[in-house]
Amino acid sequence: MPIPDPENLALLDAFGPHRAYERDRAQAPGAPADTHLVKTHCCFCGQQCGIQLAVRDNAVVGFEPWYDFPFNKGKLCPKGIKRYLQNQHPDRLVHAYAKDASAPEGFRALPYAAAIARVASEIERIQTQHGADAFAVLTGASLTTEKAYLMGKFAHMTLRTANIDYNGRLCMVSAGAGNKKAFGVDRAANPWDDILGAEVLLIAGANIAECAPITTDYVWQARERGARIIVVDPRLTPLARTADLFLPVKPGRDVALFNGILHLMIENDWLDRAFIDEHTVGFEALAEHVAEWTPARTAEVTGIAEPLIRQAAAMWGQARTSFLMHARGIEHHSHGVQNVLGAINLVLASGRIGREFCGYATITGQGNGQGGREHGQKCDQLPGGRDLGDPEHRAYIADVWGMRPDELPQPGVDAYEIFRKVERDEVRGLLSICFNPVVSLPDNNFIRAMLDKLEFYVAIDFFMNETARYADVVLPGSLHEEDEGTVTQTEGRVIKINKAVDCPGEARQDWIIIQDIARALGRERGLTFANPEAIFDELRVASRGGLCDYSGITYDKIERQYGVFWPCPDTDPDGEPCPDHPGTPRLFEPGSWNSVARGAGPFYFADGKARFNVARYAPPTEVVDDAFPIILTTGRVVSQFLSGAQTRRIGPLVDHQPEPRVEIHPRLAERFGIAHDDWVRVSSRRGECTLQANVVRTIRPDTVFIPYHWAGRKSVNQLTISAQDPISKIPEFKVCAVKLEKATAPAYRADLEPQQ
Ligand SMILES: Nc1nc2c(c(=O)[nH]1)N[C@H]1C(S)=C(S)[C@@H](COP(=O)(O)OP(=O)(O)OC[C@H]3O[C@@H](n4cnc5c(=O)[nH]c(N)nc54)[C@H](O)[C@@H]3O)O[C@H]1N2
Ligand SMILES: Nc1nc2c(c(=O)[nH]1)N[C@H]1C(S)=C(S)[C@@H](COP(=O)(O)OP(=O)(O)OC[C@H]3O[C@@H](n4cnc5c(=O)[nH]c(N)nc54)[C@H](O)[C@@H]3O)O[C@H]1N2
Ligand code: SF4
Ligand SMILES: [Mo]
Repeated sequence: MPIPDPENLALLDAFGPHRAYERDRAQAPGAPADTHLVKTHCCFCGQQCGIQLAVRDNAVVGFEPWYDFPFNKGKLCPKGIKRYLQNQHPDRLVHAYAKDASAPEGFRALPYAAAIARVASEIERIQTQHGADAFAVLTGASLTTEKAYLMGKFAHMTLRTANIDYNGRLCMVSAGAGNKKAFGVDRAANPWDDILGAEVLLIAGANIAECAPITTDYVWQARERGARIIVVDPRLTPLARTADLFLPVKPGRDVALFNGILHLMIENDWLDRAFIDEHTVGFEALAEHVAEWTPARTAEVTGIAEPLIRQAAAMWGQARTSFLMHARGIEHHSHGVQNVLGAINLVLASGRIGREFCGYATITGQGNGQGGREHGQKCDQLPGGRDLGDPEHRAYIADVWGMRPDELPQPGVDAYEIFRKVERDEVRGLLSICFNPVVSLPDNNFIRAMLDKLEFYVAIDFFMNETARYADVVLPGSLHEEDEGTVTQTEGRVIKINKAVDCPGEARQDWIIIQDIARALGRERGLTFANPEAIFDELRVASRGGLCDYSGITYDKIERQYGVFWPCPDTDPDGEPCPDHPGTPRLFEPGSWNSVARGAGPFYFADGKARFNVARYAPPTEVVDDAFPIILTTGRVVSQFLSGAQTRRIGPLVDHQPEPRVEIHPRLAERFGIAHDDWVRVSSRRGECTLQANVVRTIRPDTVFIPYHWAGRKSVNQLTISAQDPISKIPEFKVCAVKLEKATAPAYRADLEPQQ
């Protein structure tokens, strides 16, 4: 099979709209009777919509809505509707490949067993010559929780390397760190049904209509019941267009806004004093800090007019019920954790959490954005949300894994730092699974150079993504529909992915590949699971008593209840078995599992109280100047997903928005003589790319926006900055400084030569 070129649009024609429509209605009246339906979930975002895949002859040929699944009740977004087209795709890897400069495509197929043997011998060589930590592992939160657990065990127990981290480092870590500081735990505080009766919804840095499409429906239902909506975003997003109040914040300044709103809440006594006294600590220090955030200063820093700030404070401050949601817009910053803490302070000061229609959540991103950050594939983590640096936690997991605690590595470094370690020769070998760093990491020219420098790199994927093209060996992993396992969706509900079809050719389920590598290394102890359920059963034990307690969750319970919210322990506080524990939809309810277990309040600290944290404002790492006078912010469009490795291969989704464009306000465009559709060169201190202009009134005139789903010369991550939050280590994807120039169509567009 030829190695598919991701930029070869001709391939996409095969899966163009016409054929797609023919296949959509596989289960319609008149469809062949040998088609059966498999209830599972969409493979893309953290909403994890229920869907039924239509299967015929071991191929996914279409879908039907799954009306009974309570979260989305049959609804799907454009990506969910077309997700079935990735099955049977001509680009699907069905062999292992080895790099071979003499082969026409740069790779040659090799037998699976030979590929595994090569990977094992290179791991052995590098670890023997340079130490265990010289081999690093990068993983992803699109993996099931079973696979995430297995990857942590593979790195920490089998390879004994400290250097494992995951792509959630680019996604959920600011939210996670902020939530742990404030609540002691990191999960949506409420199920989405609590959105429905909220009087005020505050949505900050979340393009809900495009990125959490099913949540839009909850927001609309709330509005039908009279909810008022406040949106904070530098762009007038589709949802913001329908909002009651839109605050067009200057990128990177949200914490100033939150501090300014709290200042007004204090001034007007729009506080829940009883809640603050009984359930929190730290309010006085915070109140002192926000005293300086007068409306005038807040307006100056945030670029939002003072009356709007006052209106927001009045709406939020006086509501009786509310729900605050945020996503990457406030989190992708070098002070992302401070932004999150600022948002949580508003919730705690209002006392509106842990009750019906009083909620807070960070919207998760990847399919398993929640479960993927709980069970040990983060550089400082062990299963159950335990800490790799904590002696008690190490002892517990070492016992489950049958090893000595001192044999476990100490915490390693974040995903970006792993590449800096390559530069310093501290990491020489890399295994990646479910991650496409060439497209998704900031300042990706550096990443390309580091991939070139590695002595050995193996990628496990079902498509030859842009990073895998740098690999010495590529192993053909499994598509979502080719395996079973659990994921935890945005509300904290653990759900079950069901297998619809077998892996084609020499492709294998990811967990089998990992176990095969361990066996070839002669280190298979602890990695001999027979199936995903066996992995899950061990994970239940490993998570028991941890923050993310899954011990009472079984595959069977998930199916019966349409998902189970963790924590769901299998033993009650008196030590009695509680096999029927239903799980915990609302995390901080008085009388909830945690407060009963601790005999204290509902928050996850010894005293049961939540923490106010002083949230400090600092400007973004790179501010505009004469040379680079415009702010660049980046994000998503509805029809594409992440690095685009999957969705750029689905014709109807490509048709929806074939190319990235620069969103630019007419006033700014005019300054540079740029008209709609004109080519614009956008350059930063790190790189440049030339794209067409999308002149729109829906963005601040000092900011341009580029979606990041494209590769090579269309990748906005050539421009972004690798500055990171000091606590969470999330990159500052949402702010850097650029300049704009009117340009002509770049030459590569004319001949469509391969990228990268
Ligand atoms: N269609 C689609 N859906 C997706 C994904 C996808 O790739 N495509 N990815 C999934 C994943 S992994 C994730 S993480 C989520 C991300 O979901 P979101 O965070 O909602 O998406 P983004 O587009 O990254 O950013 C959201 C908004 O932040 C705004 N923003 C930029 N800078 C700032 C700022 O400084 N302050 C504020 N308040 N807002 C700012 C942008 O204008 C944008 O509208 O989406 C998930 N869903
Ligand atoms: N400029 C800019 N950059 C960003 C962002 C931004 O807003 N702006 N957002 C960031 C965010 S929030 C995220 S989450 C990251 C995401 O960045 P990445 O995680 O790098 O993006 P993905 O496209 O998910 O890449 C995952 C790869 O895993 C493969 N894959 C998916 N599922 C499986 C599986 O089950 N098994 C195996 N073996 N492979 C699988 C896919 O084919 C794909 O090649 O990007 C980040 N980068
Ligand atoms: S991409 Fe997200 S919102 Fe769209 S169908 Fe899939 S899970 Fe649902
Ligand atoms: Mo993400």
